[in-house]
Amino acid sequence: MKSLKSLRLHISIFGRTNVGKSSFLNSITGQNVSIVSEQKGTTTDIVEKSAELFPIGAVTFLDTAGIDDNTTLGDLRKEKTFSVLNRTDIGLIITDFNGLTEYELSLINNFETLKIPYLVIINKTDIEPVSELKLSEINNYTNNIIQISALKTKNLTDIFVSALVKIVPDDFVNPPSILGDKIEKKDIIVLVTPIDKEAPKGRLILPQVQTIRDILDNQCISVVTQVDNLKYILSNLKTKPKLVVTDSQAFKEVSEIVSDDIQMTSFSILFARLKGDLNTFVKGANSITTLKPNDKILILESCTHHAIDDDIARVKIPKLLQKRLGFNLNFEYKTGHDFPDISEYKLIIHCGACMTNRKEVLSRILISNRQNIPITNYGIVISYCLGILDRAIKPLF
Ligand SMILES: Nc1nc2c(ncn2[C@@H]2O[C@H](COP(=O)(O)OP(=O)(O)OP(=O)(O)O)[C@@H](O)[C@H]2O)c(=O)[nH]1
Ligand code: SF4
Ligand SMILES: [Mg+2]
Repeated sequence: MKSLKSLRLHISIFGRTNVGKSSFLNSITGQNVSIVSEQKGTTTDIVEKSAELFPIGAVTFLDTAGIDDNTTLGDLRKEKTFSVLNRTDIGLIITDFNGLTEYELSLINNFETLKIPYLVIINKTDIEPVSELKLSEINNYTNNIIQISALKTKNLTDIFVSALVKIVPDDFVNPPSILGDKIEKKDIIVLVTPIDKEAPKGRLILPQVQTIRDILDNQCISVVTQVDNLKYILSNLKTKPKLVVTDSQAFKEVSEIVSDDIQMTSFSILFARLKGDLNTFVKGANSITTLKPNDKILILESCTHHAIDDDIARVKIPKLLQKRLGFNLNFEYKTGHDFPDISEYKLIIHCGACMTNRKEVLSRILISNRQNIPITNYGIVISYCLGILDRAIKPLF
């Protein structure tokens, strides 16, 4: 079991003396938290620094005292550095062109025993790059390697976070709840689930079921209805509902029934937040106004989907977007977990990611951000085209 303290991702920085641990931390946090000097053994105690790393969230860095392989180590100092392992969620091994010495190998050994994911950061590449031989030695242990200069690499945080997202344990990337941070005990949430011909026979779809479960887990009350009975329910509830969540299809109709003083959103917006980064997706959707005729749009599907999705990606979204813009666009499709070359696209539209994890979507968001290509998802694009995006995102900000 993880202690409450460790709900914040703890990233520990290890490495030989003078390899640039403190310089790395200072560059990432943009502050001089740790003293840097040419003197070996500058950091003697563990330095803690909290930071906000988009899109992972709150993290705490632990800068450790460097261990030198050819001086006699103060046992206490060594003990202190290794004791940090107990509260480490991710380990960073900073090294340089020397690659892995005995110290790094003993760290790797510890990480593997304790099942701590780790990243090898080869620093000071501005002075001397690492040789192919040393690199392949590191590759024997891990492929999670980045090569940087803590002092000179311009997009250091981007490079670091992209590598980090790949190894962060799911618990830290998956938000704990669909609505948990927005509702309180005994709140009433009205869910509008149209039972039309698109609805599966005899059951509700997964996002609806998950939302009901989430509401119950948070000791709140869900009232589930079709559109027809919504007016009746709203006028008979003694307490104003905290929120109305509707299927996007019915949003227009529902928004005319639900008065402005009641917040409303859609299932697809809730899931865009759960499976990605709402801010980035909204920004992506708002870039739609800059598209030009025949621009290339990439639709990314995480799996070989079923029929209904096919309809959304290949028929519904192209139709809605082209209608909204008044001209044609070029839609291309990529399916699977690999991230293709995206340089020629003006917009990326990611699927709802129901069969994949948030981590994969977040790492795709990072790649797109780095290349300045807007990215959004199915639910957000549909809401945008239907003109409901602004009202639907309000309850979540
Ligand atoms: N050229 C170059 N110098 C670097 C780089 N990173 C760190 N340095 C320099 O290396 C020296 C040591 O850096 P620190 O960040 O203090 O190293 P440290 O690993 O924290 O050292 P200890 O706390 O003593 O274990 C300083 O003079 C830094 O300016 C780099 O990427 N390139
Ligand atoms: S992950 Fe879900 S939304 Fe994405 S393509 Fe597969 S079925 Fe469709
Ligand atoms: Mg230091």
